[in-house]
Amino acid sequence: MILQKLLFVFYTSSLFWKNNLCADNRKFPSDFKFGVATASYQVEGAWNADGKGENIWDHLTHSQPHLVKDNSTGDIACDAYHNSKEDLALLEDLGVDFYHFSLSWARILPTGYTDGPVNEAGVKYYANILSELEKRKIEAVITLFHWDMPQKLQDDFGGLLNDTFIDVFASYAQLAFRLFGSRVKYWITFNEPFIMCQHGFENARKAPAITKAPGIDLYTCGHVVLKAHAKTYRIYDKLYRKTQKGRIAIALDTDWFEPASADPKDLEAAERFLQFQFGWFAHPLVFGNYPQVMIDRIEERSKKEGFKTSRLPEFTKKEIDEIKGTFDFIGLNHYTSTLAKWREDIAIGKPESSKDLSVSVSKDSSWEGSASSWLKVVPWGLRKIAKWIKDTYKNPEIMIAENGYSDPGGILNDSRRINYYREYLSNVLKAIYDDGVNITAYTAWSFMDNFEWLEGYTQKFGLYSVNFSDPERPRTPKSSVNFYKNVIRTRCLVDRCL
Ligand code: GBH
Repeated sequence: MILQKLLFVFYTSSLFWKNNLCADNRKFPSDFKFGVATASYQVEGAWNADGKGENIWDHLTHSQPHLVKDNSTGDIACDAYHNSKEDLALLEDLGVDFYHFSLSWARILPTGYTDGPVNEAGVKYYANILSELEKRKIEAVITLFHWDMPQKLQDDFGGLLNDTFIDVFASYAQLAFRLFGSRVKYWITFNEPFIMCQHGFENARKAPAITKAPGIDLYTCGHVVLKAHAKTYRIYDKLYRKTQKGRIAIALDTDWFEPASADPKDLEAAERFLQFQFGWFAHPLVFGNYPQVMIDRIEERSKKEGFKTSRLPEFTKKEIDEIKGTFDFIGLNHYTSTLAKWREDIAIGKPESSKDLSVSVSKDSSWEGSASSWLKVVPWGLRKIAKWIKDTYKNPEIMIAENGYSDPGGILNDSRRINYYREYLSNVLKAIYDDGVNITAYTAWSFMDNFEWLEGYTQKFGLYSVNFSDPERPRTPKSSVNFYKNVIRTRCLVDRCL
């Protein structure tokens, strides 16, 4: 009897060992890359220094301060514009393989147009970062556009809602390739077009916060973004790839959508959400057009609402050929998971994108929370979304371009963040080794605490804490710095890897 019990304990603990610990004993591939990320408006500050032009976030935070939770702005933020020397030293100390940051378009081109003035101070700022990164053997991953549109482009032609944007963006991108491309191996055209379009033009959670035409403008925005992305990719391909030898992609955000039950309808609801969020952009890039479920549902509702054509714009045959295949890898920004439940179609009335989608969402009450209501800790969701992308889009190379955890700040011993990173990274290992997903890089969001959009400074994602009440904006490492440093150095999540 005792022997049996002992054997049983031995057997179950060995299973535990096998299923859990051993998985984490595996080393990340030797060419796997680790980095940290920031975005220009969230960290740079210096909003009107040295000739920088106004952008839509300067405009929004100045003209409608009540929209931001603590009435704050990114005017100074982490003052990264004046602190690059110190920040580069921190990056070197962390030992990252790459630094993922974005260019402030209006800092380089104050009006947004290449036929307007080029702001030499802005160019110098980025050129200096790039050469200093190079000295330290840290690669640069540059996002061309992380939501901070030059205000003049918004005023002149409505920014992302106008096809004029396509050429204007492509010229700006071309200038960036010319100025910086010899030192940049990874380019990302747009950060999270889903959020940019949905929040910018449907629910006013991001600049320009225009909500004149729900159910219409966001799809126009997505259409313009896809064409601008494709044009930029083609230019890089034709004129710069051979000499600069870089690679170019877009960064798409999505939760993992877990069916709320085993009911096939909930499975369909989860899949539909993935198609409406990730597929909206990934499907055109891989297959040339929007997901069929988006085309069908939006067209059907549009017709019933009395529109002559679908609110989802159509690509011409030429555009499809131009867009298809315009990615060298896929940038995945992933933070959390959501439960998806079937919802009966809502009666026809005013157009709204959530009615096109028609899925009920919730969070499982057992999931650990964070300082952000939307961000629950669901590490296995990363493995599932990675596998879904592999299976749905012909096994593309994936760079995890953002992943991270928020707390209210002031916590230097950030054990919950360490837990988050450890568990999510453990699922990256499982995705790579057990599911054969081609994930080649991982980016922690964020390098340092920063301006969290409409949440202001109330939610902190940084590995380094920033003292926002000190004019010097000193940075202090949290415990997660040590954790991440070790992961990068050892390529391993536990004390010793196999
Ligand atoms: C990233 O997006 C952004 O790229 C980055 O700039 C940002 O700092 C980071 O998230 C942390 O938030 O409560 O309705 O406003 C990640 C995807 C999608 C997460 C929108 C936050 C807000 C939901 N984001 N979501 S809402």
